[in-house]
Parts: sequence; C-alpha cells; structure tokens
Amino acid sequence: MQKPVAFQKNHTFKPVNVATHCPYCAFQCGIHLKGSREQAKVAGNATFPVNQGGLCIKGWTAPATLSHPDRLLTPLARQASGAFLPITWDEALSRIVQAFQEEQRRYGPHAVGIFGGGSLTNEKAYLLGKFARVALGTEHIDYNGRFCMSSAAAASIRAFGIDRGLPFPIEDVAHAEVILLIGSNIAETMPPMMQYIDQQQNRGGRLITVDPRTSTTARASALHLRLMPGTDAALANGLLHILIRDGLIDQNYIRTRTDDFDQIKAVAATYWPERVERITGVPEKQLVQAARMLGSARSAMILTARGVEQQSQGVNNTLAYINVALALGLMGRPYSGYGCLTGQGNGQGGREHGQKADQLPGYRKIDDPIAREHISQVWGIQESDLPGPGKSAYEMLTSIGQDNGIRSLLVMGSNIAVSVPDALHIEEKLKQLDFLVVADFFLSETAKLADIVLPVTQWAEEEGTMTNLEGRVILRKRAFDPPPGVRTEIDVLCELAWRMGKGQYFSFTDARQVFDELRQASAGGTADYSGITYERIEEQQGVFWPCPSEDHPGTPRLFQETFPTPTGRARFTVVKHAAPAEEPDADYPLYLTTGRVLTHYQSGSQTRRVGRLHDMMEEPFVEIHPSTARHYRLANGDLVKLSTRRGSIVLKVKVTRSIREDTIFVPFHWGGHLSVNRLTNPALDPTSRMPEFKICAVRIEPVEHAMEEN
Ligand SMILES: Nc1nc2c(c(=O)[nH]1)N[C@H]1C(S)=C(S)[C@@H](COP(=O)(O)OP(=O)(O)OC[C@H]3O[C@@H](n4cnc5c(=O)[nH]c(N)nc54)[C@H](O)[C@@H]3O)O[C@H]1N2
Ligand SMILES: Nc1nc2c(c(=O)[nH]1)N[C@H]1C(S)=C(S)[C@@H](COP(=O)(O)OP(=O)(O)OC[C@H]3O[C@@H](n4cnc5c(=O)[nH]c(N)nc54)[C@H](O)[C@@H]3O)O[C@H]1N2
Ligand code: SF4
Ligand SMILES: [Mo]
Repeated sequence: MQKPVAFQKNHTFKPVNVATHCPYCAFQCGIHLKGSREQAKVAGNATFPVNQGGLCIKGWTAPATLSHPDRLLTPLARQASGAFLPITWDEALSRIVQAFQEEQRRYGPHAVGIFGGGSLTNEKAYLLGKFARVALGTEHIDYNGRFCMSSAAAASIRAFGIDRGLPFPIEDVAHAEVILLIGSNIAETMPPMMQYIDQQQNRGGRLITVDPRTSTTARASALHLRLMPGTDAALANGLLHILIRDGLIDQNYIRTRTDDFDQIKAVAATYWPERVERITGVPEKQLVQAARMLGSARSAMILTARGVEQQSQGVNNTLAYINVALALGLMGRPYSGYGCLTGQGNGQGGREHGQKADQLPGYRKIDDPIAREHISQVWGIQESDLPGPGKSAYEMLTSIGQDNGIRSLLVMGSNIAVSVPDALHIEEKLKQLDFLVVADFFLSETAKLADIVLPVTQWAEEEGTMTNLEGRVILRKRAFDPPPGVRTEIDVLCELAWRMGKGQYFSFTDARQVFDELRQASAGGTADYSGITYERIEEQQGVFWPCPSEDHPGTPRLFQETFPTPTGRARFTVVKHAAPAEEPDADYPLYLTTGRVLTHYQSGSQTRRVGRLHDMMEEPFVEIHPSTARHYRLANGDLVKLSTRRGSIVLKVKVTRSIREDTIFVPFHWGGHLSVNRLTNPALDPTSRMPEFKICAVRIEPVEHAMEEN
C-alpha cells in the first residue's frame, strides 16, 4: 500500500471572494476574503449571524500574516551553533521518524509527547490525537486549552454533565434583562460581542461586571464589582446568601431540576454580606444591588471567562457562580443561563476530539471502557493497544528531565515558551529535550528552540471546521494556494505515520476525509458531530452540536427539559472561599494579574508581526494605580522592575485609576525579557490542572533603585 498523494493546486493569481472566518478568537467572525494571497482584503460578513458584519482590528489586519516576509517556507534544522539551516521535507521527516523511533525503542512509547492547540481545526486536532495514540502509541498528548478552558469545562461537566461554552446562541445575549459578566474583558477580547450588550442595554437591560480592573468592558457596565483578585468564590457565595435571605431564589426549579441544594444552603448562610465585603473588598451595598438585579430579573445570564477560571481554584470559582445560576433557575430558561466564553478560535472543538490527555473523540473519557471500545473499532485497532490517560500540559512539560518524563516533543499550534507560567523554568526544560519538533508558520519563540521546524499552511490556505464559542460548527475555507514549500498538517501527520509503518490508519488526503472519520468517531458521544457535513454547515451558517443524524437540526439551546447527568438534574456543589496559592506579603506586597489587550493575540507570534498592530502597541506595560505609583515614586513611562519568586522583568509604567491600589496588571503577548510569564505562578487547580495565571505576589522597584541594590 502506498501513501495517497494530497491534491496540490498550483495557480496563485486567480482573484477570489470567499466567505470564511477570522483566524483568531472564539468569536470566529464571518469575513469575506478578497483578492490574492499577497494582497488580500477582509470585509465583515454581514450575513453571518454571530458577528453580523462586525470585526475587530485583528480581523481586519489578519491577511498580513499570509505573505509576511517572516513566513517559514522550508523545513529548518538547528545546528550545534544554534543557527538554522534549510533542509528538504524528506530529510526533515526522516529525521523526525528516526529520532522518535529511537527514543521509543530506548525509553518506551511514552517518551515522546505531543502538545497541540485550540487554534487547530477540528480535523487537525482529531488527527493529532489519533497520531499520538495510534502512530506513536504514547499516552502523552495535551494542549494549550489546559491554560484556557479546562476549569470551566470541569465545572460544567460536574454541574450539568456536559461542557459546551455557551448553551445558547450569542444573539440571546441581546435579550437578557441582566447579565453578570465575570472576569472577562469582552470589549477588548471579543469586541463584536459588544453589539449584543449595546442592544441589551438599549432595551433597558443591565450589565454587571466583576473584575479587579475597571476594564473597557467594566466601564460599559451599570454596576462594576471591583473585587480583590482571587475572591470570586466568596463573592458568588455572598450573592447566593442575599438571594436566599431575600427570597429571590426559584424554589420550584431547585426542587424539580437540581440536586444537593440543602448542602450549599448551609454554606451560603455563612457568607453574610459584611463578611463578604471584608474578603472581597466589594461594598455590601453593591453586593445587595447586584443580587437584587439578578433576583428580580425575568431573564438573566451569568458568563465567566479567564479572570475567574485561570486560578488554582478556577473550578470551584466557576462552580460557585454556577450555584447562583441554578438557584435562580436560569439554565434552560429563555434568554437565561450560565455560559463560559471560550477563548481560542477552536477552543471549543479543540477540547472535544481527543487532543486532551484524558480524552477521546466525541468528548469521551479515555478511561471509559465503552468509549475505548467504540474508538478502537472506528480506528481499526485493538482496544488493548489504545494508551491510557497522560499528563496534563504543564505537568507533561515539567516531567522533562525526570524519571518517566517525556524526552522528545512535537508542538503543533502553541508557543509554549511564551504562554506557560514560570516560563524561564519551562524554557530550561525545553532545552533539556533530546529532540523538539515545532510546526508553525513563523519562527516563534518556541520554534527557535526546536531541532526541526516544519513550515505549515495558514488559515486561508486550508480547509477545515472550527467550533465557535456557541458550539456552532463552522467551515473555514481555502481561499488561496499556499506558498510553495509549505504543507498542511494533515499531510504532514499522515506522511509521518506512513513512514512509521502505521500508514493504513492514516489514508487521508484532505480535511473532508478526516472530518468524515471524526463524524463516525464522535457518533454517540457527548459532542456528537455525526449529522454534520460541510454542505450543511454552508447552507445553515453553521450547525450546533450535538447533531446525531443528518436529519437532526442541531442543538442551539441546551438544558430546556433535562440535564445529561445520571439523575437528569443539575448538581449544586459546596464551595468555600480559600486564598490563592500565593498572597502578598512583606517581600512581595502587591498582586500581579495578567491578561490581554485589544491589539494583540495570545503569545503575539502572529499579531506582533502585523505592522498596524505592532505600531498600535509595540511593547507591554504595567498598569499601576496613581497612589501606588506615588508611593514608589513612579510616573507614567518610567521603567520599573517587577519581581516574583520566579523571576524579574523590566517594563514601562502606565499610571491608571482603572486598577486597584493593591494590584498591578501586565498583558502577556510578548516573549523573552518582556514575558510576564517569567513571573507567573504555576500553581495548578487540583481538578482541571489549570495554572494560576491571574494571581501571584509581586514586588516593584523603580529601575535606578533596583540597579543600586544589585
Ligand atoms: N485581543 C485579544 N482577544 C482575545 C485573545 C487575545 O489574546 N487578545 N485571546 C482569546 C483567548 S484564547 C481567550 S482565553 C479570551 C480571554 O478573554 P478574557 O477572559 O476576557 O481576557 P483576560 O484579559 O485574560 O481576562 C479578563 C479579565 O479578568 C480579570 N481578572 C483578573 N483577576 C481576576 C479575578 O481574580 N477575578 C475576576 N473576576 N476577574 C479577574 C482581568 O482584570 C481581565 O480584565 O480572549 C480571546 N480573545
Ligand atoms: N500570563 C498569562 N499567560 C497565559 C494566559 C493569560 O491570561 N496570562 N492565557 C492562556 C491562554 S487562555 C491561552 S489560550 C494560551 C495561548 O498561548 P499559545 O498556546 O502560545 O497560543 P498562540 O499564541 O495562539 O500560539 C499559537 C502558535 O501556533 C501558531 N499557529 C496558529 N495556528 C496554527 C496552526 O493551525 N497550526 C500550527 N502548527 N501552528 C499554528 C502561531 O503562529 C503561534 O506561534 O496562553 C495562556 N497563557
Ligand atoms: S479576533 Fe475575534 S473578535 Fe476580532 S475579528 Fe477575529 S474573530 Fe472577530
Ligand atoms: Mo485562551
């Protein structure tokens, strides 16, 4: 049997006008892409129901990455000197196969690890999971969604038996009477969502935000609860306390549709408002105001994002807010419910089809015998050959250099050198690897550490599905031919598998064929895609999962009648406030929190290369409150050294009243000596294994003082 040849077209100059999607965040705005790859133009697609024509500056400027001069156009091999030399695909792939096979022969199958990402299409994420389990036979595959979605995912599974970011279409947001938005700055992270908030407010609805910063989004809210970082569980319990005290909960819903309310009622009783004010810093009056708004509304939504989830108690924090949503009887009611705002372009689909250490396609558990049997049959392998669960993302990386740790790594779709917590430590670990392979279209900070770099196609040069924040499966289309020299990841993974002697399981020539197998593999699972086809997606502007057959309409709204839990009812969970893993003390007296700005995306590997975005923001900064700045004798534009127990960086000061006096904020889109992740704390949530990106203790020193002391 021979590897089938992927179809490669070779005409580049035909001008196009293709309806597709932005390459970046989970909003997956519909766009029209026009022109040629070298001179492509983007326009918002007004007929796509999610963004309705709206885009943010990252979407408008996205084509700049396609024909960028930094684009990788040939595989590279790092020399002993550290310099990269171009090599042929044949040589690159044979060196990878040789290195992985040698490693596995000497140290066993689990010596090779795989690190994926939420920017990969469903087809690529699925194939990567299959590649790990079938071609390599390793249990170690995980992805950057651990840093993003895992806490909300774990909380939703516990409470509702299913994890889909939003259980309703985004347009419902415009109709909710009250929205409680927690730890999310959508005005910068999903700007087109603000049109729904505007519509909601124009109809008389109200937005309540919960954020230690008066972010752009908080400024647009009717009520902003500016809590102390790390105190969300106390705040949520405080809301519940007032709702119960004032008779604002939905007794009938609690009785018929939930379990375990009595347990949390006893705990909520101990979160009286004065106590919650002491813990959170949120005035009792505001807390009562928020509870009354929520409790008296006919429709209400509670939405969380990374501010509350990226904590060592992220799962509990989320569960505490879910308790409030359940007590109010919101799930399944019109224009109401709890939802998590997924982050990456395919943050949702990326966590459904098997690139997570404990998971198989269709959102199945890898330790579930029925799931293992089903997937083994679809893949045509023995169930006993299917590996078990591996280590979570951060734990896989820290296992490098340890007994039974991974020794080689393939990274596809993540720039871990910038985006992991305690980044200097992980950079050292990556350098200890016997062999590192990175597939990317730019020489990212992580690719610079690789032994072999593989140049791959970008969003507009390949086909595939993505699942947006609503659980709507959409189609990303191929608008342009890729530049000569680059390959699709589907081609690369299949070719590697063929060279490893596992070709019979990887006879795919394009994304559609992979999707057809994914449909079969997901059939009967929680995230059932079996009724979804590329044609249906095009006709219906996307299809919501679960969609178990071709005549099934898809499921825009969940939980209307029941929950997919053993009892059919949702579960309350007892949550108590506990301090973050690291708290300010005499040596490190302030909180450091991290997050995003409008102009840049994630590790910045893409957006820092887009001229207009770079010009808008060239470097990171640290937000400091005016009184704190005065105390340290700092003014706008001064350099300040930030130190935590893990490292130091020097940044420019931005004095602003939008931050609390006890907290500073730094965006994480830069690498090297500008990387705030050199400072962050890798304390993990015990359930989701999500790191505490949002809180650690920090010291600040004006740079002259710091130098004198050194
Ligand atoms: N411009 C831009 N947009 C993006 C991205 C990007 O990189 N850039 N990335 C995408 C991805 S992958 C993601 S995950 C989303 C993330 O989207 P968001 O969650 O909206 O973004 P963040 O800025 O990480 O965090 C949101 C807020 O959490 C607040 N916060 C910090 N600590 C706490 C706390 O203890 N409690 C509470 N309640 N809030 C706290 C911060 O002050 C911040 O304003 O954005 C997506 N969209
Ligand atoms: N301090 C701090 N750190 C954080 C966060 C935070 O709030 N604070 N947020 C965390 C979150 S929510 C996230 S999602 C992570 C994200 O962090 P990363 O995982 O580093 O995300 P990206 O920057 O999107 O990395 C994607 C890399 O893959 C490349 N790429 C994009 N698409 C593809 C593709 O289809 N194939 C291949 N092979 N490569 C591709 C890009 O060029 C880029 O180099 O960061 C986390 N780190
Ligand atoms: S980055 Fe997100 S909000 Fe901005 S255009 Fe792209 S998909 Fe839309
Ligand atoms: Mo994310």
